[in-house]
Amino acid sequence: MDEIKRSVLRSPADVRGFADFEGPLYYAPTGFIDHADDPNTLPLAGSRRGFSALEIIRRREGGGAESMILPLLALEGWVQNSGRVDEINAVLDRLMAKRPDYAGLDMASCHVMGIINVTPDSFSDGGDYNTTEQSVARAMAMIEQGASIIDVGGESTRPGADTVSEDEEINRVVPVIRELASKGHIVSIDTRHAGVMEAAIEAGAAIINDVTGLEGDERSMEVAAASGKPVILMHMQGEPGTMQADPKYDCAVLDIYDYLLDRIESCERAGISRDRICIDPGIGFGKTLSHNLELLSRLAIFHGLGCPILLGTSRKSFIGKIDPKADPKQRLGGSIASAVNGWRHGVQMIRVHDVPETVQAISVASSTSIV
Ligand code: 9MG
Repeated sequence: MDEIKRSVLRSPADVRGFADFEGPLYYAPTGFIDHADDPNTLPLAGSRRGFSALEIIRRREGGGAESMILPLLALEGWVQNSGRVDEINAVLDRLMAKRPDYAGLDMASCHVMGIINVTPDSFSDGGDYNTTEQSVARAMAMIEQGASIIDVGGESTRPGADTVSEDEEINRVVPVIRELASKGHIVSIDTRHAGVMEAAIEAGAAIINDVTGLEGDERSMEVAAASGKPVILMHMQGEPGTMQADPKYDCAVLDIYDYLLDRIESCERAGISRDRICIDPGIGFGKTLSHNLELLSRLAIFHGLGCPILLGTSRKSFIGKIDPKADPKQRLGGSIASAVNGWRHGVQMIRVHDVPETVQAISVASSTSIV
């Protein structure tokens, strides 16, 4: 049992049970509503997204966790009983504070990152855009359609994908990055190899996006620190080839929270300050359907780490598990639904194949939510 079970609260004693708990507690904002001047709502990371309750979560012995939802109105009384006044104040500060600009982008808004895979075997756009000219043209169209960042990758991390040498990866991505960066666009390099990071940065990449959280190559941390560039630290359990075999967690959401906190602290020790770090729970990377859904329903917990959050769900296989008829190119509906869910949780960046559809969905969701 590695899920978070919501407790049924029948009496004040049940609520006190959480207050008396002596181990670590985790705090996931919930009850989302646009933050205006409503005193019962607090802003998520300085954005217009707000939360009106906290889900308070504690681990269970033997695996899994249990939680209690506390409306903000009832929080003050509970905090006094729990003796965790300083802890909750610090958590609320981190949940609410506006993040500094990241790669020059305002983090009070939700940005769309367009995916350009310069690989012959990419799982969802394989073969369609695998030359430099086609990749640049496709990226330019994405920028026109509202993408703020273009994520360029030359190695597929899909299970079963062919491996590629570092030189080949560099040959694929560098011409695309050079061309886009020379036009002033913000490009992230999607790689787990330090040599590719160096070549991409030299070509003008502004962000390092590493699915191994800078752990995949022993030089990555040093290269990222020396580059002075912002990084995206993603969580992955295992290796791309085998990660979906039998992923296991004590509690996926809390284990991934602890992992990302640990990686942030390692980065800080290496000289990468928190304002250069974006975190990503890594949907689909060593996770079952239920792990992915638990993460998607508690994304806002990651604001407690004090960094911008990136979400990548576009065309992923968890959508195909919910709708088995849908092959990757038929997963637009699920991709949009999960992107809008990310926006509701206040994530600052969403990595997608379908840029205009996602931009439109987020614009409509923003325009129709309660002010
Ligand atoms: C490269 N890549 C594929 N999926 C991804 C995801 O969900 N997040 C990040 N940061 N990179 C990804």
